[in-house]
Formats: sequence, C-alpha cells, structure tokens
Amino acid sequence: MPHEIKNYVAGRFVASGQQFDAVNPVDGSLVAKVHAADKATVDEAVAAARAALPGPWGAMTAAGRAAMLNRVAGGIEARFDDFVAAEIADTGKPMAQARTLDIPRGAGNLRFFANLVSSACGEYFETATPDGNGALNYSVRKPLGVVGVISPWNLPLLLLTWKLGPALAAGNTVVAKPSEETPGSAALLAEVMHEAGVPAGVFNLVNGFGPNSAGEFLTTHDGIDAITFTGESATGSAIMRAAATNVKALSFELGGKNAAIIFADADLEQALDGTVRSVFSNCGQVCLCSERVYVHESLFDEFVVRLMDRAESLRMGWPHEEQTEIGPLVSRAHRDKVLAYYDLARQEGANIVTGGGIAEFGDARDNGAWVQPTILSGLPEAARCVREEIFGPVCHIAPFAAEDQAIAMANDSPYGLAAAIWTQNLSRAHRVARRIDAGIVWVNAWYLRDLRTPFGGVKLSGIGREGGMHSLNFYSEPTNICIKL
Ligand code: NAD
Ligand code: 6OH
Repeated sequence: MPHEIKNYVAGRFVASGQQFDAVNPVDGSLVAKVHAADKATVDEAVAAARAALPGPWGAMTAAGRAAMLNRVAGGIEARFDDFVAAEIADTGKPMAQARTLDIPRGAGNLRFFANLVSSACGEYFETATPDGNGALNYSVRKPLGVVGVISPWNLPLLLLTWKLGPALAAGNTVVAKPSEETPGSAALLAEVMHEAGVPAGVFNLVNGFGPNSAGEFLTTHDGIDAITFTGESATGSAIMRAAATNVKALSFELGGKNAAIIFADADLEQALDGTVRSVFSNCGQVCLCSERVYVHESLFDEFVVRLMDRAESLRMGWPHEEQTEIGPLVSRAHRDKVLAYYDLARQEGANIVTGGGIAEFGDARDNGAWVQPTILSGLPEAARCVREEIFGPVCHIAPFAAEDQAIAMANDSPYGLAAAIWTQNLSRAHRVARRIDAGIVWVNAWYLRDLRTPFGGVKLSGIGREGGMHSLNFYSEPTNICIKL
C-alpha cells in the first residue's frame, strides 16, 4: 500500500505542493508518494538548523549529544523490521543483506560516532618564549555549523548515517537530502529522531532531486556551511561549482572503477569467493565493487571459467526469499544506463563471457529493473567499458604477465577508490598494496570494514576521508588558544 513521505523541518512533518513516485525496482510497483521540498521548504529547514545550532544542540555537552545519538540508534533497532522493509521496497536488495549490513550499520554508525566523540581528545603544546616563561597552546573543536548531507541510493541508510553520525556528534545541525530513488529509510529515521527527542531543527530532512530541486537548493544556499556528498563524480563536480559562492567545506565520496588483482600465488578458492562478492554484491551497486579484474596469465583461462560458473549460479530472486543473492538494479533509468554499457561493450568488440542482457522471469518481476550478471573480456584497456564506471553487476576480466604490469593496469584509471589484491606472498602483498593509487586496498579480502580507518578515494573518487577521527576532523574545526604564561 503506497504511503506518503513528507519532509521533516523544524521538528514537524511537512507536505508540499508537488509529489513524486518512489518505485519498487523488483516489480515496478509504487512504494510511496514523496513530497518534494520546494525552495521555501529548504529555506525553512536551513533557518531551523541555524537556530538550533547555538541553542539546544550547541548548549548540550558532547556526552549529551552522544546519549541522544545512542537513543536514536536504539530507535532504529527497535523498528528494525520496518527499516529493513523500507530499504527493500526502495532498492529490491536481498533481505539478508539489509538485515546484516544496511540496517545494523545504520544504527552502528550512530553508536560508533557517539562513542568516539565522547573520548576524542584535543592537541596541547608547550611553547618556549624569549622571557623564559613560555606559553601553552591548546585547541578546542567547534562544529562547522549547518551541514548539508546529500546521499545516494545504493546503501541508503548506511551512507546517510555514516555522515549524520559524525556531523551531529560534533555539534553541527543538519539538513539532509536522501536520494530521490530511496527516500523510505530516511523518512523512518526522521520519525525515530522525533521520537527520541532530538531537538527541533537539529535534524531536518528534505526530499527531492538534484538540479533545480532540493539538492541544488541546498548546495547553493548561503546558510549552509558545509556539504558532505556521496554519489557520482560528475555530480561532485556540479556541487563543487555550486558550493563555491560562499566557499563551503566539502567532503566527497565519489565513483570508482576498482581493480581486483589475482596473482598466481593466490588461494584460488578464496580469490574466487572474494571476486564474486566484489563484482556482484548489491547487484554491483557498491562504490567499492570491482569492475576490472586482472588475473595472472597462468590462471586466466581457469579463473574465467570458474568465475563464469559462479556468476551463472548466483540466485536472482525476490528480496524476501532466503536464498536470494542478487536483486535488481535500483531503477529502470539505471537499467537503461547499464544496458547501454552492455551494448557498448559489444560495439567495442568485447567477448561476452556470460550475461549481457535483461534478466527475465515470466512474472511481475519483468516490470522491474533486472539485468543479468555479466562478465566481459577481450577489450583493450582504453575501451570505455574498461575506463568508465558502470555501477552494475559487471566486470571486465583481463590477463597480466608481471607484477609491475598488473600495478600499471590497475593505476591506469581516472578513479582511485579501492582495490583488492589476492596473493599468499606476504612481501608481494605489502609491496603491491602501497603502489596502488587508491584510498583503500584490501589484501585477501573485500569490503572488510573497521569504522576507525580512513575511507575515501583519490583522483575522481573523492576529496577527503571519512571514518573515525577523519570524520570528526571534517565535521569540526579547531580554534587554537595560546596562553602566555
Ligand atoms: P548521484 O550523484 O546521481 O546522486 C547522489 C545524490 O546527489 C542524490 O541524492 C541526488 O539527488 C543528488 N544530486 C544529483 N545531482 C545533484 C546536483 N546537481 N546538486 C545537488 N545534489 C544532486 O549518485 P547515485 O546515482 O545516487 O549513486 C551512485 C554513485 O555514487 C556511483 O557513482 C557510486 O560510485 C557513487 N558512490 C560512491 C561512494 C563512495 O563512498 N565513494 C559510495 C556510494 C556511492
Ligand atoms: C559505497 O557504495 C560504499 C561505501 C561504504 C562505506 O562508506 C562504509 O562505511 O562501509
């Protein structure tokens, strides 16, 4: 039964004159009517956030804010099944994934930053002076102000809370805009914030699109001090231009064209398991997914066949079925983009090892956004399908002869988010890992997370790092205080 999703502004759920549809990509059914925030609603949200900054939120101690965030995390856990259902309805992802990754991390992100801000310490220096008495320097952390949070559709609650947690813990107030494709879990989060007693104006939620809509209203707003954004690199460029007028602080997690490198000395079973996960998880819609797989020539033919077997046996199914491993893409529009790349691969002369088309079921799912898991080979490194982010269940697989060549191929990319290296040779692991131009390198693993570690990309993949103190450093600014003794 479709429901209405409103905006959450100054502690109230507000409607607007214009609505758009949130659609379930499993079968094309209507999930919700979403009230798009107009300019006046965004203005009101920014004003409410500004007003709450010195008031209820800024006046609270870090421990008080941490307690509040822990209460919100508890609220997510108390409504766990509702959050799972909302995430599944918007994305079609397997329920097993929403239950073990998306929603637990939604609560976990808030708890993690609540705890971190409770124990974070500052800097202190003793400085010599000519009179011999010296001076003390210490710094106090202050929030940036009003933060605009713009999040994508692939891991909706996880990526929203990954920004909200540190922003709020550090004492900022927030106006958040979830992706227009996936407003459901953010709307529930607003309810949980409200029920937890988060003061009005501290967290505001505005729905809408990018250009000429809530996204652009936020990024061009003079009342916003910082924008934290996860999404496509091209959108990052547009936001950077928009944010220039009042020199907003920017944190960007952008696209990727991540490499996996399988050396001859890899544990083959482990590398196959890891690569099938890294290519096809979340239907390939994780920024960290491997879209370029490089395999040592001595293993290449065997690896291609075995990866193909695994790709073909991935269970595509309804989200609620326990056996389901892979769901649809997020929307028909995104499917058009992915299918255009499948066609382009053919035009570029690729060998389609498996897949390459729409997945059909003969039931309501044929109204959804399903595509076949796809493996390409035989393309030159300069081909567009090897250079551009596709963001679907697809990789290009190519052989290499020598370690240096594998590193050069991995690094020959406009992106630099993540890489996965598969080898049993310890020296090689260290040697190669540090030469990869990416923000995150996994060895014999993929998407193994520790929330304290720096997370982000180089080149077109982003600006800055999130995670642990890296997040708190973005969401707060030190004021140095120098005391002459
Ligand atoms: P997107 O850039 O299309 O949209 C992301 C968000 O930006 C949405 O909320 C959208 O409404 C908003 N937006 C779009 N245009 C805007 C504009 N001009 N001004 C302001 N806001 C605007 O990205 P997406 O399609 O939702 O997500 C997929 C992309 O995100 C992929 O490129 C993926 O690699 C990337 N991603 C990166 C990371 C990372 O950590 N590096 C994580 C997840 C996703
Ligand atoms: C991108 O699609 C995935 C990002 C994941 C995280 O930011 C995380 O903290 O796990």
